[in-house]
Amino acid sequence: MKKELEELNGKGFLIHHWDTDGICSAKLIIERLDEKITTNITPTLGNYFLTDEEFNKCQGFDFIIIVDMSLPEENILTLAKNAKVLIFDHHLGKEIKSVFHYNPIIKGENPDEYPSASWIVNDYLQNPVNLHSILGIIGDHEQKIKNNKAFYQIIEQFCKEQDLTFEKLLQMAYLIDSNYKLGEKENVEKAPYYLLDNQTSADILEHEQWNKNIEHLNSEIEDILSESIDLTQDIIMKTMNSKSNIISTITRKIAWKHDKNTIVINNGYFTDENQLYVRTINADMKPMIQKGKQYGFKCGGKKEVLGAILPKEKTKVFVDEIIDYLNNQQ
Ligand SMILES: [Mn+2]
Repeated sequence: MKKELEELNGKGFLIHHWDTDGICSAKLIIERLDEKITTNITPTLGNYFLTDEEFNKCQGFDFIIIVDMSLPEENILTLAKNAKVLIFDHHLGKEIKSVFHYNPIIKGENPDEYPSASWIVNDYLQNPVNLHSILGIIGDHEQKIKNNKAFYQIIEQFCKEQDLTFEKLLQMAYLIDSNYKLGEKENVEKAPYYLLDNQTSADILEHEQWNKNIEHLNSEIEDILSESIDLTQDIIMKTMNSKSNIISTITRKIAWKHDKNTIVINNGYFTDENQLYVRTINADMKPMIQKGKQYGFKCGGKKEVLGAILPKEKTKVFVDEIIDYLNNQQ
């Protein structure tokens, strides 16, 4: 093991992302540091920063490890006042030089060579390729990893050795992700320990509660998809009210079924904010992502996708602006 982890003494606190990659990365860290990690949390689901209450929970530890999460620099510097901070991540961002920041991507390495935090952590620990290092990749990229020749080869080789299929790996990632999709923060936080105590793929595939979660999510998705949609000026609009984090799935299914630009608003996930998701067939959403950021919304995405969390009272104006933008693209 590299010296940064060997040197750690005392009580450790672990902060991880709520998705499969975050959970698998957490499992790998806990496995290596054993009982030195006494507490693990994921931030409030949907937040990429720590709340005051979460800062309080971080008090009284000798070291804090953060995996698969790019927290704001101010958050990190606050944590670093009272504890040694180590970050293992693969998100874009700025290097924080005053702490141990292990992120090959921000040091200019090729993202295709570091497709997940689980891979980065596993590589740092000098472990052989294993189920959890692979599952983080599958969770973050799903089918798209097939376009990454080198890694798809590693995954296929692993499947061969373990008598697994790519579909089974995908299913495992969906099962692990079902916890955050249902908004169950505590179950997200238990998951790294489940993976640690139950190491086989069957332990994941046959997890009773996670399978029930998927059934529940699938039936909620089916229900929402069976409701009416609103089509004006060749754009589909859909408003939903769900406590589950399924807006990206809903938007993708509607857009691909009708082959039309689709805008979905979920007003049930947050109390004061809406989730907004846009998927286009061809139109480039990047200018609108920039706009959303300028307005101060939490906004991200890629060419055909815009995802945002924005105050309820500002939703309509921004949605109207997106509709105008899309109409001008046609
Ligand atoms: Mn990740």
